[in-house]
Order: sequence, then C-alpha cells, then structure tokens
Amino acid sequence: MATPIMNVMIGAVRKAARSLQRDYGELSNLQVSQKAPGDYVTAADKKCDKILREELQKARPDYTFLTEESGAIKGSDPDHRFIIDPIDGTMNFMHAVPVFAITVALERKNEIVAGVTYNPISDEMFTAEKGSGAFMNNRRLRVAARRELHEALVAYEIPNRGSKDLPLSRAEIGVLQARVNGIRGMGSVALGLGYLAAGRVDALVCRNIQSWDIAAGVLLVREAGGFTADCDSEANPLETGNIAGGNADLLPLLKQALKDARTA
Ligand code: LIP
Repeated sequence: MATPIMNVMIGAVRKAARSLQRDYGELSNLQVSQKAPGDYVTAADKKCDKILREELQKARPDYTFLTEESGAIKGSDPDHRFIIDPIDGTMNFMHAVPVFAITVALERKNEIVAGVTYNPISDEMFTAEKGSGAFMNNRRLRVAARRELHEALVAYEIPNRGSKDLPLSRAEIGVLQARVNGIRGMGSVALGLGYLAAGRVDALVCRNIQSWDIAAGVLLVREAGGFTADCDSEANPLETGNIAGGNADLLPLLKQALKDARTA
C-alpha cells in the first residue's frame, strides 16, 4: 500500500506523463518530417515541469521546490523540498529515443526520503521510500548479485560534445572496457539508477550531473540494497555531481578502476 505522499508524487508524475506522451508522439512526426525538434522539446519540458509543480503544490502547498526548469522556489516549509527533473534524458527525447524519464524526489531535512522515476513510453514506474524498499510497477527490486567486474554490465553516461569531462571519460571507458563485461550509455542517468536498482545493470558511472537528475535514483539504489558514492572521494554525490553505484562488492572495484584511469 502506497503512503499518501507516494500517492501524491505518483499522481503528479502520471498526469505530467500524459502530456509528455502526447509530445513524444508529435516529436516522432517532427523527426520524420525533418523539422528541428529543439523548440518543441523545450516547450514539452516546460509544460511537464508546470504540471508537476501544480499537482504537487495542490497537495503540499507549503513545500519548497528545486526543478531543472524553474530553479529554486521557496515554500513556507523549508524542511520539505521536491527535487524535480521533468525530462531526464532530454537528448534521447529530442531524437525520439524512448529512454527518458520524469524524476521526482522528496527531501526532508536534507535527506532524500521518497523518489519516483517514470519512463512514460515503457510505462515503467520506479518508486522508493526510505526504509520501505524499491519497486518497479509494484514489483520489489534488488540490485544484481554479481561480484566480479568481468561479469558486470556497466551503465556509463557518455558526456556530450563540449563537456570538460571528455578526456577523463575516454580514459575511464578505456580502463573499464578492459575489466568489465560490457558498457552501455543510457542517456538518462535517472533511468540508469532505476536499472541499477532493478539489477538490469550491475554498476553505474556518471559525472558532472545535477542533483535533480539523481536524487530519486540514489534512494532507489539504496532501497534495493545497493550503494552510491562520489566517483573520486567520500563526498556526497548529490553535492559533487559525480556518481558511481553498484553492490557492496562491485562499488569498490569500480572506484578503483576509475582511480586507475585518473592516475594512468
Ligand atoms: C542528462 C542526463 C544524462 C547525461 C546528460 C544530461 P538532462 O540530463 O540524465 O544521463 O548523460 O549529460 O545531463 O539534461 O536530460 O536532464
């Protein structure tokens, strides 16, 4: 049985998803007719952001917000904050690749206590509440049990053109390719974290990411028995934006591989 706050978050996400599903359909037509989809995507993003804010505000009028599209919105309750990315995986969305998600987290006194990540095309709803486990469409999730890097499928978010991380990512992918079973670039770190929680991938690396992209996913992974950490230190990945994840055996091996890439 979902708690009231989870029902509120899932309800808002489902409503926003209907708008995204329509926009995705239009966008697929735009692709076919070769029109530039950029403006359309921005509009879809903003519309989705607005629906999420309106729905969440209706149910929790005092809460504070941080969203990718609207920035920080102060509420009279500073202890509760919704952290929102209306479309994580914007480039996939823009190219009509059906791997993107709406992702919403609730932070209470600086701790993420609830998270929802939804792919409106595959209709996969990843949910987690602190202490209550992680689920996909109501099925309990557990991270994969593989213990060796050479068995692992790793989600590695490949930075886009112009990123300052390109040389580092080349070095990291080079080292990982020699040690892991396979590497996938998902294009949505929020879904990548959902896949990690679901045991679809064994580990994950993403650099230079915003807190709204990973806030819900960090809780999903923890509630599925996994771990996330900063790629390079003991710092909080929600603050550094560099996140590595896996089970208790794989995460140290993954971090060692990243260290070897940095120092090679
Ligand atoms: C995106 C991430 C993706 C990452 C991109 C980008 P956006 O977020 O989720 O995983 O590789 O660089 O930041 O912009 O779609 O919200």
